[in-house]
Amino acid sequence: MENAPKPLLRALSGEAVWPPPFWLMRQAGRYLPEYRALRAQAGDFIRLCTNPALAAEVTLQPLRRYGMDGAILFSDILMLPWAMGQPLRYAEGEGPLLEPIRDAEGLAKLDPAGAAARLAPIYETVSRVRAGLAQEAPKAALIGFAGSPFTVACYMVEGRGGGEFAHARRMAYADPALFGKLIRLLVDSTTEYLLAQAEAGAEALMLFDSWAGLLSPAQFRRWSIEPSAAIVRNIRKVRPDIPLIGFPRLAGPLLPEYAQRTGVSTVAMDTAMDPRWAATAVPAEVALQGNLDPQAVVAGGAAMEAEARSILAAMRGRPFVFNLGHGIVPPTPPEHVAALARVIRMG
Ligand code: 1CP
Repeated sequence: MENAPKPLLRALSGEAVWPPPFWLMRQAGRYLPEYRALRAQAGDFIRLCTNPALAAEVTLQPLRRYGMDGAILFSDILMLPWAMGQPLRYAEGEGPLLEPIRDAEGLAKLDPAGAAARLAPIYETVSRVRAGLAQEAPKAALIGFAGSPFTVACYMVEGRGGGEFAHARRMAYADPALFGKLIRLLVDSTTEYLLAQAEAGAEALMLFDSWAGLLSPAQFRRWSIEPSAAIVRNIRKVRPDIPLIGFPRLAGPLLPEYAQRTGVSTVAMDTAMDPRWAATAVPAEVALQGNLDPQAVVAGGAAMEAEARSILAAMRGRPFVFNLGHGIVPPTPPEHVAALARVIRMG
């Protein structure tokens, strides 16, 4: 494959770039005062995600402060069910609330054919961010994303986050035909959604499977690995070289199997993963990304720096992208992120 010049794309494609490129999950969000100001201006969160000028601005905010190697589109994994017509709102302090889908009638109400039109402003945001990066941060790459079918199905069936998604996991056992129908619908719509982001200018794509670790090993293979592998195959037919990042959170010892069977170019490690183990267990041609504890960044200081350095030591010589093990949290002091960036840049 040709040597892509942007450091993040080189690392995601399997090159050991050092010091490693970095970006942070949820880097554009609630810990930044400039985000909170803009969020207040937009009002509702969905309005912010569907306002290309504001969403593009929010996407670029963290890069201006910290010079990350990647920008992640400002949107949410639940914009896809929203675009298929599932009622969604974000309640203050409660997170997302959807009208739960528990039976075939609920599933039949979805309108996947109408999704593309409702997602158009998000594709417009992608194009604007690409143009903004060319102006402001020409070495940074734009990451598009979606939730994995399983994680999105968790919210669609449960109707909310914050728990263990008992209804969704139970449906997967009790009515695998219905759950499988929902998953297949999500494989198709997620493929289209990600390809459209790439078409609009996303240079790498990430699949967030934040709740994969709730599954038994057999269910993990069926509902996390298989649908993710199908999406990777579909995307590769159209975009054979675009870097694909998979994040099967809390996959534990199934991480190498996930990497091999899905065919992603990079696997993201969660906070609990031992990077020294992953460095040898995951084939060397697959890049790794991760995995500093977001709480270490809230704490900052010597404890944060020691953790960051031990991750760097475990990953040296390997294709690697420094990141957190989960999303950055609202109480994070912005100056701790600046200190972390300095540690990473020292390699
Ligand atoms: O009030 C607000 O400002 C809304 C808070 C918020 C934000 C800033 C939500 C609601 N989503 C987002 C943005 C978001 N979500 C991004 C954009 C990039 C960025 O912020 O830099 C991305 C990539 C996501 C992905 C996402 N949303 C995931 C996967 C990653 C992860 O953290 O595990 C998940 C599970 C969601 C669902 C979701 N959306 C919002 C919240 C609070 C949640 C989590 C709910 C729960 O705990 O179950």
